[in-house]
Amino acid sequence: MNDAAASGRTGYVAIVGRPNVGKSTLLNALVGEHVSITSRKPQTTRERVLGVLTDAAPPAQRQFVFVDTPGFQQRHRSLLTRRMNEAVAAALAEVDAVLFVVEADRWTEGDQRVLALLPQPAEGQGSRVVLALNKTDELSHRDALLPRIAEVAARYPFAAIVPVSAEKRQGLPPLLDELAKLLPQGPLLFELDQYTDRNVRFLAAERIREKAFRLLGDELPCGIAVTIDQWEEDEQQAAIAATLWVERDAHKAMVIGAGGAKLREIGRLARADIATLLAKPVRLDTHVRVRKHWNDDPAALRAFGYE
Ligand SMILES: Nc1nc2c(ncn2[C@@H]2O[C@H](COP(=O)(O)OP(=O)(O)OP(=O)(O)O)[C@@H](O)[C@H]2O)c(=O)[nH]1
Ligand SMILES: [Mg+2]
Repeated sequence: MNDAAASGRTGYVAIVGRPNVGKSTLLNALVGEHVSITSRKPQTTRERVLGVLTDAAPPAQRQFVFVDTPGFQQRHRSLLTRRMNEAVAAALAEVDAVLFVVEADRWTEGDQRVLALLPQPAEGQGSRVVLALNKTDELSHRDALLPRIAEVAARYPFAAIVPVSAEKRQGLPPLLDELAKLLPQGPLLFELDQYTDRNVRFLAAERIREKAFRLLGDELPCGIAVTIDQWEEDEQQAAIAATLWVERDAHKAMVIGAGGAKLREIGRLARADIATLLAKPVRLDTHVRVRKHWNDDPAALRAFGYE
């Protein structure tokens, strides 16, 4: 085997799209690990998160380094949303390929705005963008796909258009094959068993935020950030203390819930996830604190890790 074959195809793939199309669900399905949090509410992902899939099976190794990005926001509602859009633009600039995700049954103004950000292929070269038509499980007829594919193909010279269901894990091998064609030959970028660049503290804080997103009413999640205040861990167990930051006093009461029930439920679900992540029993203490208008406060964004 020559060197090139031994190293295989490897590179970065940015996953972009408007909010809530299923980018993080697709990343987790492709990587096979719960790297990036998901919820039915838009604006779940706030930062770039890497998920690594290494396919070491002969004849050639492949390593995909997926960059999950926040859903591209149509309006800059706050400093946080501006930072989220900057994260999308930065990811697009530095990757080898782009995975653009839309919902199979519609094309919206939000999709159009993301399309406008995509790099135009250089003269005589093919594009580096693969389009995934996600949530095909929600289509009433498989026949509905053909006209959809024709319609989106006319909008941009995609390298490929692949129908998938991230939730049902359908269509993923053809999607990977199309993306692999766009990656350069080279040595592996990450260790064989590494599936993210994020440390466990980040993953734990994100799991807590995920449970809050899933359990709270629509008006609240955008205003929640989670910090880890204490982390003590030995071979047998871990003790973690975390704060859920909200923007207003009224929100604090909503997160805590009647008699503390809501916060207990968030803590119970998050604790179970974190115990799986660490493969040991976990004690998790959660607190709720108010930091007024943290969404627009540069110092707070820095303190909460949204640089
Ligand atoms: N039916 C169906 N639902 C899906 C599929 N993929 C994702 N979803 C759902 O769509 C919702 C949004 O999924 P996310 O993965 O959080 O979407 P996202 O694009 O990362 O969202 P943001 O991070 O907010 O931009 C969740 O409720 C998912 O369960 C799919 O293939 N089929
Ligand atoms: Mg997401």
